[in-house]
Amino acid sequence: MDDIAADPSHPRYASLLMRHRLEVAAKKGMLAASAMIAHGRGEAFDYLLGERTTASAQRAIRQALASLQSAKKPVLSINGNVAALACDEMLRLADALSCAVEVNIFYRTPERMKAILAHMNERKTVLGVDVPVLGHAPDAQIPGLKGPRAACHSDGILESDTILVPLEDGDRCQALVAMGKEVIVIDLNPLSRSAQQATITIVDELSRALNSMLTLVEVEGEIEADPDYDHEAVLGEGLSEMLNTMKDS
Ligand code: PTJ
Repeated sequence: MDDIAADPSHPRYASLLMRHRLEVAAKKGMLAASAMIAHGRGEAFDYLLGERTTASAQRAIRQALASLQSAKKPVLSINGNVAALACDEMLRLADALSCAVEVNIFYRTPERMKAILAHMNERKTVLGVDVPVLGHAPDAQIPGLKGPRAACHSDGILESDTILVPLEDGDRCQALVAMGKEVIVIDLNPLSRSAQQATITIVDELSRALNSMLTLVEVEGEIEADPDYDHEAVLGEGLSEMLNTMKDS
């Protein structure tokens, strides 16, 4: 899958790999027209962050994992960029949490849904994980959202109590929070509406954050939630870490 020309020793290997994954996904028809713009914005923020998982991001990762592990019905939401960049990591995390993933895209077309679902199911077979992949037969709507982007599964996103929505649009994040869900966002931009509105925000690059979660599960198993966790304070720390990295460079 990751058949790229650059050597892993290349200083920009991780970034080149993510770009390659997006190119492959674009060819498969999985991406929204604005997917590259969203990715470019993420790359710029990651550059300012020093392309590393900061201490505050690590705290958010622990809290997010604790929240997903203690949820009655967690669900992992997949959009076009997420399927392109971290399909395997999302499937492996869902497997570890014994929960479903649901393909739920903002710029919804039948063609894109079909392409993303096919990719997810193909990778599920390759990985040999028994994870329900939802999105193929939506029978419910996310209240407060208009149009096809609101379509979801009643036994997936609608009934979930905790939902991981990486790279989410602000309107949908707000609608999910309004439904009373614990909403966990992964977003490199600490100033985005999604980052601000979520219950827990991980300011980190998607694949790094997911791999950290998978390592935590492997090494520590069940994670205990921090009762004093303060979403706004952690977000503020993320922004300060970014500004300090810029000052130091
Ligand atoms: O597939 P669809 O139709 O659901 O559309 C997906 C995109 C991502 C195009 C759509 O949700 C969108 O337009 O998103 P936004 O509003 O541009 O927000 C994406 C956010 O994710 C931005 O704040 C970026 O900084 C951030 N971001 C981009 N790439 C990454 C990222 N955060 C973490 N890791 C990344 N790799």
